[in-house]
Amino acid sequence: MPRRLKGIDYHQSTEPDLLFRDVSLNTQTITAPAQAPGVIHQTIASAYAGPRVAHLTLPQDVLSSKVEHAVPSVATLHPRAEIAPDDHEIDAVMRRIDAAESVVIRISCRRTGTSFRIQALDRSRQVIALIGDGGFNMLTGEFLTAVHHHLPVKIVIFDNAAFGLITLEAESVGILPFREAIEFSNPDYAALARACGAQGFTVSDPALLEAILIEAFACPGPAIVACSVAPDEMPNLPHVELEQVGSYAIAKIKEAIAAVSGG
Ligand SMILES: Cc1ncc(C[n+]2csc(CCOP(=O)(O)OP(=O)(O)O)c2C)c(N)n1
Ligand SMILES: [Mg+2]
Repeated sequence: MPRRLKGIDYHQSTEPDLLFRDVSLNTQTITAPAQAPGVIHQTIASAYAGPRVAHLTLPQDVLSSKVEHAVPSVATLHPRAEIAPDDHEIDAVMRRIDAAESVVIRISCRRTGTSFRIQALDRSRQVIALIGDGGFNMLTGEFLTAVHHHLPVKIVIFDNAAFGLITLEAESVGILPFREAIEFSNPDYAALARACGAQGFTVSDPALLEAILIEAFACPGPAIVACSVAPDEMPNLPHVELEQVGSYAIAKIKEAIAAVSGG
């Protein structure tokens, strides 16, 4: 957005600095072209230095301006080794993966895309991604990539029609979960998989789970196995603090009161 539209009720108005501040190591807006060399240097340095992103906003009119001097210092910036593993470290991990009979890689929420990229390293080996429905929905488009490249990726979706962890996060601080924002209706994932040109399965009876997984894992190319999970199933948390337990109890009492009072 050009600077002249900032601070007024323009329909595209945003405050990127406010939006990114709590998730970035460094948040800056270049408001004068002369700032650019120094601020760009600092932003790249921040991104390399820490475990999070650095954010920089370039207003449209600043972006098209010319700066008098360049930034010779950019050549001195290097990412930290532990953020970007060197070739030797990647080789060592690859040798371990090759030597192992089966491999489990733990990747956090919404990393479906990462599974596909891992798969593409060695197309002869199957990757099985276990993922929540919310995480999958955020990156459904990645599935098309897997189909396009015929990657043997099998996606097991835990379908509780909700961002289940978010319910627990609210309850663990004693507040009522805002269910309208947490719960959602899902597509028929098996039909979706077939519509994309892959194989699709749905499991709602635990007794059939094993047989369906065996069938799905034997399919060539990508497949989705959508598993219905009880919405009230508690996520398995690594640590539970006593205070969270107390807050959870308070939230449950509030929920019970809201249920009978219709609030
Ligand atoms: C892009 C993004 N937005 C929000 C979050 C916060 N977040 C962490 S877990 C979670 C819920 C994930 O839901 P789902 O994949 O369905 O798993 P469930 O908790 O239901 O098992 C969300 C939204 C996130 N990690 N990434
Ligand atoms: Mg879910």
